[in-house]
Amino acid sequence: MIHTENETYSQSEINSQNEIDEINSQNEIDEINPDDNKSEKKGAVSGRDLVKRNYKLSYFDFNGRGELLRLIFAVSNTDYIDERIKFEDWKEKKINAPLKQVPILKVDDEPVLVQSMAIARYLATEMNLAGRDNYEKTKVDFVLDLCKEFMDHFAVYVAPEILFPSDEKEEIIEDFLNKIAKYFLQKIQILIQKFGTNGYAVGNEITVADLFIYDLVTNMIKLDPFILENYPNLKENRNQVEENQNLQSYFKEKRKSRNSN
Ligand SMILES: N[C@@H](CCC(=O)N[C@@H](CS)C(=O)NCC(=O)O)C(=O)O
Repeated sequence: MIHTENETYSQSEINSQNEIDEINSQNEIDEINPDDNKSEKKGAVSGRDLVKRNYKLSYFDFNGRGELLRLIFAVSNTDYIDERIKFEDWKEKKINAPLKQVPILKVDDEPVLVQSMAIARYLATEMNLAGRDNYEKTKVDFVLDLCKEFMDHFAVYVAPEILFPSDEKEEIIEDFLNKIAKYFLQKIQILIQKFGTNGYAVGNEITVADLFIYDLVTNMIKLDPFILENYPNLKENRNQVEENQNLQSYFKEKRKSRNSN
């Protein structure tokens, strides 16, 4: 049985009944396609966790719901296989995807992990990015839950217009920025003011909360380059995240590979 968090989300993102039937009849959770390494790139050099694991992240070749996970690997300088699935290959790969969706994370020989937020929390715990104690972890969760809600709205209203623009693209984006983005950015800023110090979202060091905010704000800046003018705490948070050396290397590589395409 698949549970969704809200109606809108379930209508636009959950697969058709046929696919759900397929999921139910599929007994074995398997990785997407272990032999296909064509579009894979290697991540950073070494992991921060003591146990060296083999990670393979499968997602499309855009930020979407995969970028937060890539940022976690990047900031923790963890080696992983970054499989970028091409749209034309998705139909075939989808057959073996447990919920017929990505992102999917394969860790060693374990059954694959699905659902971007579950994967983010798993990785954040592994990489010590989830908050120092239970109280701090809960604060990180406040931020992640809020950001996830924001991301769901972005995925429903804006992402389809970016990938497959309609005639209403401009109005949809303007409406999104004026209403939904404003609503969430204000709330995220309040959480930063309450829980963080020195520009961090929670506590006094980088956590997965900072990374999710960074990812979402990046999406917003692409829609409106001046969007942070009204959010000084979000601006400070972004500057703090950009100070991170591992992330700087990641962004540099990302810019390079974008320019080489
Ligand atoms: N709740 C899921 C949503 C996953 C999802 O919507 N994935 C989309 C890409 S962002 C997907 O796989 N779309 C392809 C399809 O449904 O065929 C998560 O957070 O991982």
